[in-house]
Amino acid sequence: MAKDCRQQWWKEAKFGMFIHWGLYAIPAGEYKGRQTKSVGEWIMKHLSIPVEEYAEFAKVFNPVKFNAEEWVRLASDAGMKYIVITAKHHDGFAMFKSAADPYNIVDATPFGRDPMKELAEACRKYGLKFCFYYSQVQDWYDKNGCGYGRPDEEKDFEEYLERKCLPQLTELLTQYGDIGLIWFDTPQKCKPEHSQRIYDHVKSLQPNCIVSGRIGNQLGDYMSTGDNMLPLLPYPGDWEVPATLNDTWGFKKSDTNWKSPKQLIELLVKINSRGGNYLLNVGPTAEGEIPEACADILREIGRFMQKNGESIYGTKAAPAYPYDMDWVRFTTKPGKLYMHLLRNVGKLYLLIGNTFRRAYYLETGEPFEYTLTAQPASGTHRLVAELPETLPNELDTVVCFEMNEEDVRFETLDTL
Ligand code: H79
Repeated sequence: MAKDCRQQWWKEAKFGMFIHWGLYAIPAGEYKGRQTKSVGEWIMKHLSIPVEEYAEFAKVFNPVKFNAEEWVRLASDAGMKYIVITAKHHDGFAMFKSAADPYNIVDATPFGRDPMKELAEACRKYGLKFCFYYSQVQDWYDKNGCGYGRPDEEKDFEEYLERKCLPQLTELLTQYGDIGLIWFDTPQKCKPEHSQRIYDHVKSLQPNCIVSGRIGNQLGDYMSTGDNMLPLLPYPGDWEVPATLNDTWGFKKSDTNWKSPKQLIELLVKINSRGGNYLLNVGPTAEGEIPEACADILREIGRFMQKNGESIYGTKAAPAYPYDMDWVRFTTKPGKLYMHLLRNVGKLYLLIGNTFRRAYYLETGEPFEYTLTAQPASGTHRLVAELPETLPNELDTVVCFEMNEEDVRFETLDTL
């Protein structure tokens, strides 16, 4: 069933920053000489670190280089419109001040500050929506949490819900002003009545707060694809792809396998052209910094967004066309068709159902050269274009067509 999150800001945003930050940034993929082959935030499980040992990280967690404004400015410079940060991941450690559970950044670390307060303020200042990730079922620290080391049959999830999960959600939804959305995760063991209670709880505190697809049991306000999964077909309704910039969510010092700005822009455009939002992750260090290499990549994306944002924000999926043509994608707005040229194929044609007033390179305003021939049999027009040898932007050259009708119709295209 098509989901409708009912929040215009989210439908228009198209691009957000995911932040995975927690105690796992301290071992950063390595513990007692052993490397985890898996993602950084799973180190406790994958290297079987006992709970008491893992909790020792809290005593030395002191991210003195943390600067909320710098993070938010980076997201804003990259053209991201919302930030989703791990308030509590599966390790059970709360990255915010929590009266419900002392295992939190203010009460259990030498840092003693609440980074969420500072981030909430910075987001308000820069006009980004502030959102939380919250692991509602898995909690490896809590005796009644999923994944804690004892048989699930002995656990009382109701008790966990009442004592930790719901009270912490109350804190998140009352201590930091308006929250854009709560990003739940891994609902596999969440019974329908539990998903429903959590959902109702969020809405009772902030009716406009969106609940992500991973609340489970089909209750979310929008659909979340699998981690790093790009769907091949446009889904109806609202949906989002959560994805990594390298191969981990939580910081891992060995992982410098960053995707290039070009790859990331292509992913953004591919997701947007099928109607989705792209939630791109960064994993800050235990000192509180977003790795510089990663920040540089985001700033380069930002330079593209500055000039071409019109073809991203507020756009909708284009009519279906052959997706195996990797060199082109389309986004639309009423009366506008944006053609994203990801590679220079030399010559292209497009069968287009509407007529248009004007076609130009979005970045430079220069006219886009083409010839148009009416195809009376099909009622379409055949557009043929010889592309110049150098396109204005090798990351993605956007051509804007100003259509004579609101609805954009085109049928097929190919290189000649
Ligand atoms: O927060 C990030 C992941 O930690 C979380 N979702 C994203 C956004 C996530 N938790 N569980 N899963 C995703 C699915 C579990 C996959 C597993 Fe594994 C396969 C668990 C163990 C093997 C993923 C891959 C985690 C470790 C290796």
